[in-house]
Amino acid sequence: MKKLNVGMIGGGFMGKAHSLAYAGMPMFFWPAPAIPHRHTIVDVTDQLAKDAAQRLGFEHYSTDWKQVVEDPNIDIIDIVTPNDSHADIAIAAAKAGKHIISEKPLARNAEEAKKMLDAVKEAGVKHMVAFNYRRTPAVALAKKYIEEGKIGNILNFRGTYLQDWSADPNSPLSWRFQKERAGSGALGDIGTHVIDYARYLVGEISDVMAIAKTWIGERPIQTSGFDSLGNVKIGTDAPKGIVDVDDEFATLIKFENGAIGSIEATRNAWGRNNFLTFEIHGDKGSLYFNYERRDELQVCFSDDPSDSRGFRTVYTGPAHPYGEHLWPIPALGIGYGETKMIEAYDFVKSIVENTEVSPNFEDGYRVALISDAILESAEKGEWVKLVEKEAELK
Ligand code: NAI
Ligand code: SOE
Repeated sequence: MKKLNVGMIGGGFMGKAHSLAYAGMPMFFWPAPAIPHRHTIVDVTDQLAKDAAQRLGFEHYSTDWKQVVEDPNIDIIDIVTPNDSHADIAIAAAKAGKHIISEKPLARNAEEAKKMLDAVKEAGVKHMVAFNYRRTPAVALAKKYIEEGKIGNILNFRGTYLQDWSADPNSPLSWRFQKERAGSGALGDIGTHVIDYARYLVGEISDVMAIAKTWIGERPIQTSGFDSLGNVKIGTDAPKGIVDVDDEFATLIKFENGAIGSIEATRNAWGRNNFLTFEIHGDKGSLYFNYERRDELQVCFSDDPSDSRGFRTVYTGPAHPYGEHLWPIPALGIGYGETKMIEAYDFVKSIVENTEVSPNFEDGYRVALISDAILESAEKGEWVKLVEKEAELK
């Protein structure tokens, strides 16, 4: 069976998720299009890289991503570093002819994302951006229902992403709170997943009108490399640094197809953990999804009998998208890991079969344009048109 060697850059949270996906993918998707082999992992120190290789099952380790990108043995570069290094790594990898999967947000802003898109197009390599939440079977089922016309023409999309891991002012100032490293705050970190849902399920966004807030202006500085996501509390006497990104944003949106809606995201909503939701109203029905109950899609169709009309729950299983490869009974439980395995499968398949995969860098770039427009709108207090943002980069 064909083998594809993976060079992974970064051994933190996503390094773990992607490694698990490469190991598990062939067990679910058999025969696999190719076996992704965990060849080399890179982190910033020898100790971190060595530890990551042992933990995550890589044959080799390195502290020099440039060397790994140039290594003729490597087929795939997997970028799981903080957002500030995605562009440099992806552009170098494209020049070296490697297929690339990059974590989201694709880059810190649309200008960087555009350079990445241009580089992969010029090199003719396969590229994917890791908006894995759209590979939750219930979300793919919502897409299927929409394409089949089950809810008719879409009128409204309401999306949220609410978390609380940074609501405590003593949760540390990691890279996620620094504009230079992250690009933006809740917007790039979690809002982009909802923007991806909106584009995937409804269509292209044309206009935004946003507000954004930073609730906690400074936080104790975190010194270690990877983000502890609020799980490590630093003493109140620790030196503090400035937070220069949004903690929360909300935006009204207009779609090119005439639908309207809203998107909001915050990491300061006590009691909410991974409250990634959408409710979509069409002229023939409605759909509701909440990632905290990710085996379930709530549906209501206008032609349901009037005495039993209302939302009902469809539990995803073998009859639904990707279901034949997953567990044999509905509602056994789809987890974060499964979404990453499906993502790995679709990416490896696109390489072997030489087909397009989505979401790709084009999608990552479009999401970055929308994110830039949201920040501009929040600053100016005005509607911002996406065609104008795009024209600025031509
Ligand atoms: P993390 O902070 O847990 O890990 C980042 C790792 O990269 C650390 O081990 C760090 O030492 C290493 N690193 C930093 N700069 C490096 C460099 N130049 N060369 C090699 N290694 C380097 O971060 P996490 O949570 O894994 O996030 C990584 C990326 O994944 C981010 O872009 C983030 O937005 C995205 N992400 C996506 C998720 C999703 O659901 N799709 C979930 C969590 C993160
Ligand atoms: C932290 O907010 C985080 O890990 C994000 O970076 C991910 O993209 C999200 O899926 C889970 O939460």
